[in-house]
Amino acid sequence: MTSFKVTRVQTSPIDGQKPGTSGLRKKVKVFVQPHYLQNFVQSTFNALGADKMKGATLVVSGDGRYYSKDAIQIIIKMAAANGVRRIWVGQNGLLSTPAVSAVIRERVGADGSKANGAFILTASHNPGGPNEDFGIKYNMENGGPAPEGITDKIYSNTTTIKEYLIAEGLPDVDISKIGLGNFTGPDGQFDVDVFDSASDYVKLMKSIFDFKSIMNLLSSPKFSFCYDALHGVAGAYAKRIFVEELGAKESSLLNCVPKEDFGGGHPDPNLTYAKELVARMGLSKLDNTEDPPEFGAAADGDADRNMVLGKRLPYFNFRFFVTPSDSVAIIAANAVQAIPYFSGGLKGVARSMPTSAALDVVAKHLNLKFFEVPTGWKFFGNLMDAGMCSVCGEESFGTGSDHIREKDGIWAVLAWLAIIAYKNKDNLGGDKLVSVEDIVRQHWSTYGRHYYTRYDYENVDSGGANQLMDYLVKLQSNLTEVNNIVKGIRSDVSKVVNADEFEYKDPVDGSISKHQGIRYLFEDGSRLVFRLSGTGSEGATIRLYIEQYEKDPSKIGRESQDALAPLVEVALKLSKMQEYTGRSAPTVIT
Ligand code: G16
Repeated sequence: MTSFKVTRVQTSPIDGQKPGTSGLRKKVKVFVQPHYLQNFVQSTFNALGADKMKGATLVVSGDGRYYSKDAIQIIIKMAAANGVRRIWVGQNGLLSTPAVSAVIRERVGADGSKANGAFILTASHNPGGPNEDFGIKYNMENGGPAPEGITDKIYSNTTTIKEYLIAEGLPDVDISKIGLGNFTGPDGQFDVDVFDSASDYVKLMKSIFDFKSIMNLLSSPKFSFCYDALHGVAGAYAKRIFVEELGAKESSLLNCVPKEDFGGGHPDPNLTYAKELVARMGLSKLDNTEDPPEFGAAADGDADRNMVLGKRLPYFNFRFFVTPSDSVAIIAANAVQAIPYFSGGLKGVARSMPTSAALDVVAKHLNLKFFEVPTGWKFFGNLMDAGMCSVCGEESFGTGSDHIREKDGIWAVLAWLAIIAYKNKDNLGGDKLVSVEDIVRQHWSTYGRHYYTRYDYENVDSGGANQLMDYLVKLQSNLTEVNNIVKGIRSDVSKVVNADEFEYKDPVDGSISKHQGIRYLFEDGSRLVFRLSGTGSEGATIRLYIEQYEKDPSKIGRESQDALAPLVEVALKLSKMQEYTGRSAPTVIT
């Protein structure tokens, strides 16, 4: 057995290692600086406590982006030196973020061991490659992202760090082959277990959904399906689940080979970046792509996000986009009937603050507990651990449930397939299937429609972005002034009745999160929300969320951009967006 010893390496603090909404995300060029990754990893070990690390089992893997393989070897050596007992690595270093959560919660090692936590190596939907982004975050024993108490401690440790520990004499581990490596160090035995990336996750999905009914749907000649992994890690699961387990054609999969640079693309599943899927579903009313699929979906780099599209009728070949806010509401409304895991009922539902209120209406209708949390999946974890929430979602293409403690892109696609299968259970031989669009329109006619859009201004100057936010915070305290400005811009929008900076008190542990976005709430239920993204790696990203509720069935069929045009105009002028950012248009509109 190869043995190693522990070396203490002198280091000093490096600026800017504060974790954002979901871990530390920076350019690869920043991460490869001497001691940069090491400082952050040691700060994490120190935040968790030496006693917790001694003898622990940790998962280390990610979406396979550039620099992951080097980072995995560094973390293995540092874990060994910090007294960790075993490291679990997905083959080739690949594990989707939801699969990591599943592995922490479900996997039992050959010797009966269970994982205590994980380093997830991903910058999510941000591009990858030598000039792009890398990221790292720590997930806890419940399978969810470290809470703010821990991330604050990690950050504080990065500002005072003086040394890190690393195993000397421990060779690089071959992570391309499944198998167990045994080593010895001052604390005794240390193992590295390289395992199949998909099996645990596939097993979990099969225990949640009725695969047989989804198989029947996929084999119907009237149904067709397309899944775009955008060259992210979802590809490692898509073939196993959709093709091998559920019988979809291999040609249904787009970009399902994981690549270090995501094929040069931006692995963000929205209408701007999921170009091939959008083209396959029909680019525009004039596009004459033949026979687009009935159902299309895409994932981000680490496979926790999803986008759902349907074929659109009567316009031929124009895709029907399901907003993520509607998606979670529709899943919640149908979960008990369509998904065996929920057959006993839902414990409650939750959404992030900027997500539309479509879920609120379902919760009210079905008499379910409902929670509104700040942006960041970690806020759902406490509710789920306390048995208060079953289904949750975010406008940022995140949907999930209490089967794990991360959002789950493939789970969301399976949930939609399960709902379509349920709606067509007596109809698979019929003339026309109940489509994605039918399901959404039926939902709107029952619950009303939340017109919704998000404008992103990416990589703007941080100074300007902060000034804009400061201006809006100050302005919201004077509603009379706000209403005077609003009326001066558009007289046809309703009155602003409330405005605030969103603050959240966790109902489980009582912790308080402040400054979570500025809200302007209108008399007719419309909302404008402004916040700064916590996931960018350079400059600032301003997110503007615009929402309008419509209950009148004769008014729910409008094009979203037409319905929202007055509010968009108000939002841009009220915030002086162009003045503060120098931008006349957003980078992305969803
Ligand atoms: C992360 C968080 C999500 C959040 C998203 C966007 O997702 O887990 O809860 O909604 O960032 O956050 P922001 O608006 O601050 O950029 P991911 O997929 O990037 O890990």
